Order: sequence, then C-alpha cells, then structure tokens
Amino acid sequence: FHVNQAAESGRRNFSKKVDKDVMYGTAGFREKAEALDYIIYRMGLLAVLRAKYKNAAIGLMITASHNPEPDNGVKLIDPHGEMLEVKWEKIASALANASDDKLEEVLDDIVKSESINMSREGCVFIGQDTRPSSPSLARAAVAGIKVLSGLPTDFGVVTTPMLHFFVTCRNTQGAYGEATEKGYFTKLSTAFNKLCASVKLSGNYKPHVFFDGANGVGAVKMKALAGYLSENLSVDIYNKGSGKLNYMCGADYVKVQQRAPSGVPAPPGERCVSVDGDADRLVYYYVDEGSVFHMLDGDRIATLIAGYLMELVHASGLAINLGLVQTAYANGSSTHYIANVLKVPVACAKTGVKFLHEKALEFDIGVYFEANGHGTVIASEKTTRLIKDTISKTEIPAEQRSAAEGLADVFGVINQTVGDALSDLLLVEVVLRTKGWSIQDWLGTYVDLPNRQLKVTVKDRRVIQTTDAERICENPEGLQKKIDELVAKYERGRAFVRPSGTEDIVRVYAEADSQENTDRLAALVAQAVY
Ligand code: NG1
Ligand code: ZN
Repeated sequence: FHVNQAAESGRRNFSKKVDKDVMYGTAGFREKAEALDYIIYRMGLLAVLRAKYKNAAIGLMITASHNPEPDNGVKLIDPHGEMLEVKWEKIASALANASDDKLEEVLDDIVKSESINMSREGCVFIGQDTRPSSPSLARAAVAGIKVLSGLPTDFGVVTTPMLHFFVTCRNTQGAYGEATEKGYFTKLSTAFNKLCASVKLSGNYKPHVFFDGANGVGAVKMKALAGYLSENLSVDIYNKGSGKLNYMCGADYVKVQQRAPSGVPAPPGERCVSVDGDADRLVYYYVDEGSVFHMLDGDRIATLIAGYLMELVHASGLAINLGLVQTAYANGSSTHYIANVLKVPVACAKTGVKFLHEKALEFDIGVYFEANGHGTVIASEKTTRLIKDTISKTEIPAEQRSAAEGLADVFGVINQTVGDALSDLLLVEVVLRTKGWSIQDWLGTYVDLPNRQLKVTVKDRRVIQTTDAERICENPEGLQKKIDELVAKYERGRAFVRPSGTEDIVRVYAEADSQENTDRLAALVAQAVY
C-alpha cells in the first residue's frame, strides 16, 4: 500500500526531531515552526488515510492562528467542514509521536483498525496562512500526500474558514457553493449586496469600517472581498502585512489587552474591527472622545445577530426554534439580555468551538460565539428546506416572504462551516445597517458586568474536574462549596474554575457588581484553588 515507502521517505526526509510527546488538541498541533515539518508530513499521510476512509475530500490547514509569527500549526478538516472527529485526534497524536522506526507499524495499524480501502482516491485540500514558515511546511504536507498516492490540491494562502468552505463545497458537489476563491467571494457578497439593497441607509449607520488585518491573510482577503461589495461598504485596511503577524494587533491582542491595536488610526467614535492571524475571529471596538476604549466582542456579536434573526423568524411566521449558545465565559449581562429582552433561548456549552457547534445543532437555527469572537450561525437541513419552500410559495403575504428571503440571504452571507471573520463582519454590517445603528447604539443595548480572568498554576491541573458546561466544579471535593460561599457575598456575583485545554494552568473567572468586588472575588476563588 506504499506504507513502507511513506515510512522510508519520512525517515529520510522528515525525520522526527523532538522526543517530547505532542497532542492533537482543539487547535490541532501547534509548535515552534522548526519542530513541525515531520508532524506536517505525517498529517499529510493521515489526511490521505482519512480521505480514503471517508471517501471524501479532507482539508489540511497550516496556521497557528493568533499565535506569534515563529509558531505554526496544522489542523485537519472533516468532509462537511467540521473539525476532525475526536477518535481521529487520538490517532493523529499517536502517528505524530511514533518514532521513525515505528512509523510503518503505526500506519499499518491505522489502515487495518479502521479498515481503510486504500484503492480509493485520497483527495486533500491544503491551505496556509502568511507565516514565512508556511510554504515549506505545505511542501512537507504535499510530500506526505503524494507518497500515499493521494491527490493534493494546494489553495496557497487562504483563511482557515475559506478552506473549510472549499472542503464543504467539494463534498456537496457544489451545492454549498463553488470551491474556489471567486466562488467564496461571490457567494458571500451576492447575499450581502442583496440584503443591503433591501434596506435604505438610515439613522446613525455609516457604511464604513476601519479594518485591522493583523498583518496576515485577513488583510489580503478583505482587500479582494472589498472589490465585490460595491457601494455597500467601504473598508479601510490597516496592518496589511508589512509588520509582524499578530504583533500588537489582531483580534486576540485587542480582546486580551482591551486596547486598540497599533497601526490603525481609530479616530474618536469610529467603528473599527480586528481579525486574527487566520481570520476566523473578529472583535469590534471604538475609542471615544475621552480616549476610552470600548470593545464589542463575541458576546456582543452573538446578541446582535441573534436579535436580528429572531425578528426575521417572527416576521416570516415560520415555526423555527432559534437558540443561542455561549460558554461560561459569556458576560452575565449578555445572557440576561438575550434571554429576557430578546427572548431567545440560551444554552451553555463547554469551551471549544466543537462543543458550541454540537450544542447549536440542537436548534433549528443555532447561533454560537465564544467571547473571543469565534462563532457562526447554523441551520438544520429541515430549516433550510422550509425557508426555501416558503419563498417559492405564491400565496403568502409579501412581508412573510421578504422575511423568509432575508433568512435565506443571511445563510448566503454566513459561513456555516465554521466561524469566519470576513463573513461574520458582513453580517454584523447588515444588522447595523438594518437597525440604523452606530457602534455606540450597539454598545448601548446592555451594560457588561465587570469581569476578571486569572490564571493559577497548580501541580496537576487535571485534578480540577467540572460538570454542567464547566460551571460546577466536582473535584477536588469541597471546592465548589467554597466558591458558592464566596460568590454569595457579592451582588450579581458569579465565578467558576476550569483547567485550560491549551495551557498548563487553571483559569478562574469572576464577575460582580463592581470591578473592585470582581477583582476581590476572583482573587479569593484563585486562593481556594491553590
Ligand atoms: P482554553 O485554554 O481551554 O481556555 C482557549 C480559549 C478558548 C479557545 C481555545 C482555542 C478562553 C477562556 N479560552 O481555551 O475560547 O479559543 O483557547 O481553541 O478564551
Ligand atoms: Zn484563528
């Protein structure tokens, strides 16, 4: 099956340099770029095996998202644009950690235990971000794909969500769109332009945004997309790539530092937006006349979109159950606003896009966002069909039809396969335009509760075990009782602890009525963890 050739070529050209075990986590593998070539070669092999196993195209994305420029990473994309199945995450780790001598044996094991039909086509779509290390790592992936006689298609520099889109298009025989850059831009912009045409400019909305591209692929692709948007949105792009990737800019910097990025003029009161290094996350913000920074993060985006969708669903008269999924990190005020003002059901999921996505599938239309700005909207097949059928009916009232058309266009703009900064940006702009809102109007919908995150280093973070979407701590015994006692002392208090999935620490989150109280509560909970 060429498995011996794959092992031989691995030994010769991509020998394993690192002894330390690596793990395929929520973001795939992420390491210093120099330590990655053998891992990516092996992921090329695995992608072919997965493609043959699924009898479908698989994606292989080379990126380290918001991490610093010297890092890089790789993640695989499943046939419908989902993240790799959990069982195969373990297989991926085992393959990456095998010694050169054991490579053939491990590959053979995978083929046998998964009963892979090796005569099938192994189609793999490859994408990369703008890191200097990405091209050579992409070549390692191609080498791995070819040695198992897979079929690589290299899309070059693309955003992570674009690659998810291409994979989905290919595996649905074009039903989701055309698996090309032009197909992607055309799908998003056609729906966006149609939605814009249906609402006149009004109120405080100005169709202009300052865009921080994090010196990465987001800047490149926004520039191309802007050409499709005609008069409906003008975008001033900054951090286009002359500076270091993600350095003092980008969505993660803005969210974590709670400040505007360098390199963007951000005039007082103007709407600004930052994306991360692979353009799957975005946050909005502005700086006011008094130089105070105001952020509109994933929670805000989620509430804005969910509210808009709820209005469309009501106006369409369709029986669609719409819900919003957050994590425990969502600000308590946002949850309160969604549930009690917008009257949209809210569910809570464990941290990690995979879990939010899974939970969102329980609704006919599910909106999900992490506070850091990663999220999207998904519709069930049944709902998509219902919307389509409604539009084609002749006897329904015009208002209902136009709402149904609005819903259909929302799903043209949104990238259902995964959180997508460019597509999310277009949808946010549509909603603001429809409501005639400035960014200040948007911020005015509710007031965030003061909140604090702390990191606590412990000997073994796995000792901390949680339940109820990470909101309750089951182990060590007695810790939850202590947290409850502390929380009870604070007005609007809430706190939880959980082990991080990406760092060797325990995270503490707290919120309360004032920043002072919040900081005190967070510190006391952190002490209780020790
Ligand atoms: P961990 O380290 O498990 O808290 C962090 C983020 C997640 C997500 C992952 C990347 C927080 C609190 N956590 O996870 O939202 O972005 O990294 O997959 O922001
Ligand atoms: Zn990212």
